[in-house]
Amino acid sequence: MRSLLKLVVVMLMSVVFLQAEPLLHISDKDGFEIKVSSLKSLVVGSNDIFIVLIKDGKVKKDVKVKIKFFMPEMPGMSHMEDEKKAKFIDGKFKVNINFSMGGTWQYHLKFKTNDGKVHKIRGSVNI
Ligand SMILES: [Cu+2]
Repeated sequence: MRSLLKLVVVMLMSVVFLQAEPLLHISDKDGFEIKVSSLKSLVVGSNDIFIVLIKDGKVKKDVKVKIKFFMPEMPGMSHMEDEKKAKFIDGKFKVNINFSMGGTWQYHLKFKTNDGKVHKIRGSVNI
């Protein structure tokens, strides 16, 4: 009985840990290392998302960063999106994104460098 209880507790905890995984996407584009992350797991509602851009080993600050999360139109549900400009705070770009429902959300991250070039990456998250 006791070992069964232990097993149940371990299983429940592993489910909690799986769901509690914060966001961490690392990619490369045009010589930039791009990190999109969150401190907490993403939830329906308000989420702080952080973006770090690294070029030649240095964190870039003089960049305009914008991110759009969207869910395409589905039966009985219109297209949903939240697009924000990021603010540079304490070494990271930060945005607050509102997810209006659970499911898969696509994102487009755009950043514009001093030379006027716009760089873009895509990804998706599951809520
Ligand atoms: Cu939907």
